[in-house]
Amino acid sequence: MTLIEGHRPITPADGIPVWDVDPYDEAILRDPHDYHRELRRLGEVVYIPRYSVLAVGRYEVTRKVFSDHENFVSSRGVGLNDFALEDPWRPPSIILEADPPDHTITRKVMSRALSPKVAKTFADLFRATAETLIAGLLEKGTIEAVADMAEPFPTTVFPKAVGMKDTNARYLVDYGAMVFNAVGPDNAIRRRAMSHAGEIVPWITAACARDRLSDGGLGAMVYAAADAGEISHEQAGMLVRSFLSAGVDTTVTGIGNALWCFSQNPGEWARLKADPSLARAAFEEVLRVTSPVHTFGRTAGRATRIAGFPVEEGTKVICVLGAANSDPDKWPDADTFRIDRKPVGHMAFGAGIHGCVGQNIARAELEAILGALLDKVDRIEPAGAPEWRPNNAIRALDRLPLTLIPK
Ligand code: OVM
Repeated sequence: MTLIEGHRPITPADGIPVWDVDPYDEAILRDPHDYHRELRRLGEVVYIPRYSVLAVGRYEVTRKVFSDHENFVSSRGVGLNDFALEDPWRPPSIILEADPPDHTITRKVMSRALSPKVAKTFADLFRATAETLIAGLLEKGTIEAVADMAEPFPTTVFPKAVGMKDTNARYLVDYGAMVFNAVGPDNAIRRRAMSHAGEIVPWITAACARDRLSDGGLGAMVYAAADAGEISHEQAGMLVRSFLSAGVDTTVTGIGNALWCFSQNPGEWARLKADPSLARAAFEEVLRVTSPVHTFGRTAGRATRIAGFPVEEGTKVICVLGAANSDPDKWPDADTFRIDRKPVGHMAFGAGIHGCVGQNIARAELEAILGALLDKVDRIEPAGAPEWRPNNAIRALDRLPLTLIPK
């Protein structure tokens, strides 16, 4: 049997709309709005023959599929490749690409390491780093915010939080690009990201070893769980790899997208300056409007249903989080960035047992950046056209020229 993008082709149930689209086309990845609208318009669930997958993008059904870990498993991969049929590009993540009961154990260890209490201990480091970075950028005036702020900040603070002894900002960003592009098809974007694998994967693996992690960091906490017998030492190394996989590209994207939102919506920046206590809510709205992780998938682990339609075992379902986060049936005036919206229930961190375990750290990083900007920056103005960087799972900027006008 021929596989399509590493999974078995399906025969969709009668009545499911068929849409001849490539969701991973570079033009769609750069500007997904029309694709999101059409996906929602077509129905609760849509069949995409190009990859022989189902897709969901309306808010309620996307939330339902994404959090239904009993019917829609993660252990067969959260991208197009079915790990039950084809070996993945790297040993599967023991948290992202795992189901209960295995997932329950690793999730507990990671939740403890990434708890709100632990995130708080990094607040001063994050804030001091943000202040230094932003003071330097104010000297420059006009910046390229991806290279000058969005990438340097997480690649500086996150290795410190993890306790990495060796660090390489380029490798961390490029590894993130591999991990997230890997969930898409074998297209040019994925192949380009993967072309760095030979150099980067061994470096990442080495960086996860216990002797490369200092005491007092997140990495050491995970190894302490191995000492306590909760997980094996090999699993501890794999969980450190999860920090490095999920913790860099996502927060780089969150910062870039936040700057984009404010530079495009100066009135919202003015409102935030007037009431800095809205910073957390503002970041949630950045997440809703830009959905840094735009698409992740699941696999039907058994015959089941979506919106009443039968779904065969082995069916890959792409969950278009960006479409759910801009569904006007859920979010009035969905395309408007409004910092006081308080978008409870947005899907940018996922939902259910796999919901982002690092979200407290992500919020702490953004709070530090926004807080330092609010202190020092009067206006954030576009200094050229923003350019998006197509990625099979991430909606991130490639270039964001800005002028920062000091207070
Ligand atoms: C991981 C991981 C976790 C979350 C996201 C992610 C695809 C990877 O455990 O490696 O990116």
